[in-house]
Amino acid sequence: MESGFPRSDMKAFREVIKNSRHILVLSGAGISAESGIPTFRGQGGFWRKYQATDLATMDAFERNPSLVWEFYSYRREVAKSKEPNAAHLAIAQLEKRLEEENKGRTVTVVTQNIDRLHHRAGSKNILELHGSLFQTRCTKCGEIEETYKSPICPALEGKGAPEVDVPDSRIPIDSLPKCDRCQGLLRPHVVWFGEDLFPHVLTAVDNAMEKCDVCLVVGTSSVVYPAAAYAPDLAKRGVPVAEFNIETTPVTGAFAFHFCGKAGDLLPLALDKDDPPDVSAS
Ligand code: BJW
Ligand code: ZN
Repeated sequence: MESGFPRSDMKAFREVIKNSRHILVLSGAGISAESGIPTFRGQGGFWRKYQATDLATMDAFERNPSLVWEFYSYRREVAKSKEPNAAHLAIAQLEKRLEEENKGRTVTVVTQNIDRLHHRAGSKNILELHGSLFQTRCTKCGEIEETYKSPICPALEGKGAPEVDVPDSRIPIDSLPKCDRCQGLLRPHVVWFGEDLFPHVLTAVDNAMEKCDVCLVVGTSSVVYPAAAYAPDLAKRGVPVAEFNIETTPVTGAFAFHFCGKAGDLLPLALDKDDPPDVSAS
């Protein structure tokens, strides 16, 4: 690990990528910001009068499942209406290029996002740390299902508007999304605060971390664990880590590289095959 502030030398980072075999990309809400999907913290982090993170809890769901379903129903519709941006595409194209090269080099995307934009950009090797907007889990029998239905159930038709003065719809539990198998109440198959991450995903992340020889941390505030610890742990092991963010984060100082700017501008520069005319500029 280097001492002092990380470097922002794109040419040097492109060399690291060229010489790498297994590339790990850790992404957060900031990578989807340019697609028009709100981030959690900062200005975009409100839905109605609620901080988004306050609705991402089991407590909130138990207290008012209708409100939490309105919030997730809204976010499903937003995600469906947006497109992957240049950052998602640069990562997906790199994976495709390395696959075609057929030399055993890999790209693994470990994303905290639940919006499926990496999938829609064409990435294949994706680990969804916090679940997916497009999967549900039965609170009674545990069945997990994938659904892109719009709306997810008739009672959520036209609900979920984000404006601060929109009243809570107070949809009765019986009219919220229900399990086909046992009629139990469904919940979004996502990881809320205080909940354990999915064991099979954690195992796959461990394996990807073990083998990776370079890491890109893109658009995450790095304050939510366990994800926040991954890149600093890699840096401690001597893996070159590059952070791409419009600001610094609590872990910036641990990394070899920091590139300040929008992911959609920076990732094509960092990952594209052909050298841009001048990559020596930071
Ligand atoms: C751009 C940009 C552009 C903008 N280009 N950049 C150890 C220490 C302390 C606490 C804990 C700990 N271990 C566990 C905890 C408790 C807790 C936790 O971490 N709390 C902290 C807040 C202190 N963690 C958990 O509870 C986790 N469970 C767990 O660990 O279980 C075991 C356990 C439990 C309890 C105690 C101990 C152990 C579960 C965490 C689940 C997080 N869930 C959410 C919701 C998911 C579903 C949903 O989406 O609704 O995940 S919360 C929310 O935060 C969401 C996100 O994935 C996550 C991270 O946010 P992210 O992606 O970083 O977004 P932002 O908005 O924060 O940042 C955006 C960034 O982008 C910013 O930096 C911008 O600058 C940047 N940006 N535009 C580039 N164009
Ligand atoms: Zn069920």
